[in-house]
Amino acid sequence: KILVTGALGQIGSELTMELRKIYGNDNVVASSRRMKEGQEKVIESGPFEIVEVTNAEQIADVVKKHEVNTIVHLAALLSAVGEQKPNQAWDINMNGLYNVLEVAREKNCAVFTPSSIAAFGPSTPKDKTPQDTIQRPGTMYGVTKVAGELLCDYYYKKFGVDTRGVRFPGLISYETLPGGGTTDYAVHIYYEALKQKKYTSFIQEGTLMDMMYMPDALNAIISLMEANPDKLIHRNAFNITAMSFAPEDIAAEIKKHIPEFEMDYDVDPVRQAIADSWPDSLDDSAARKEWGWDPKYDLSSMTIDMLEKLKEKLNK
Ligand code: VAH
Repeated sequence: KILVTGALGQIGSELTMELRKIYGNDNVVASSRRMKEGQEKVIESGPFEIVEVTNAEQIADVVKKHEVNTIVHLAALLSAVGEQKPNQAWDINMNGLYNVLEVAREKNCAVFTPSSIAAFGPSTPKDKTPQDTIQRPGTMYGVTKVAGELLCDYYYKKFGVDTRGVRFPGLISYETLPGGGTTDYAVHIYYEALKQKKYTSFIQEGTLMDMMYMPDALNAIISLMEANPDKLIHRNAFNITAMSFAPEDIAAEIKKHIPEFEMDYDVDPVRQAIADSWPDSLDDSAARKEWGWDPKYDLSSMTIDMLEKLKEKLNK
């Protein structure tokens, strides 16, 4: 059985439903540190547990109760909120991961946990960032992502825990809003375009960041979890990307569908500094070679789908 932590978050809420579709509702246990409005679908479509990942016993109890053999660990604080609450970010992101890995070691579970482009910093090569390169991030979130990658590789090498992960770029989706990220502008812009026909970007013109549509992100997680371990040279964590764009690019794409859409800028220095420290584009050839990574959505097809699905959701 699979346990998903952070199951009510931007990735977790969709991944839980996708995993239940594939493996059966009762075989996927959703967990979150608290209940959340609007997540009835996840909470009611299969087993749901309240788990605070900083409490190892709670994780162990749920793993035992449901005979879990795979943990998808998504519970974390993201980059921008992590700069507001660095201590909490360390506690949740690092002690949470440590507890998951310790339970996995004791109960013989496999572990999937994502890293991020945030695991790179200002001294990392920005164009076609290599799979193996300098990783000196300047955010607490980035520190926890690099430390997390190293800890997961350690648990694989030292204890044989089957750990795997991907470095996610910004993720764009219409089901659940992201919580406190730097790439969130690329989600909010679609909502605002439909509601106000205008958006004020907190990231400045010309700021390139890797991005991906949620369906491709879910496929990446499932493909890597199911990949033949003999083919894996890397484990924590694979560069993956689907597109790289700046605010003016996504605004222009939206304008093709909503001609009167206008965007202006009110740059947030904190999130701009974070975005400036990240790569402009990733080299994801290792993921393509080792487990067949192959995204389906680009900016144009994502925009068509996002606007269509959000119109239904906002009943526009
Ligand atoms: C964030 N969406 O902005 C997350 C992610 C690469 C970005 O880590 O913090």
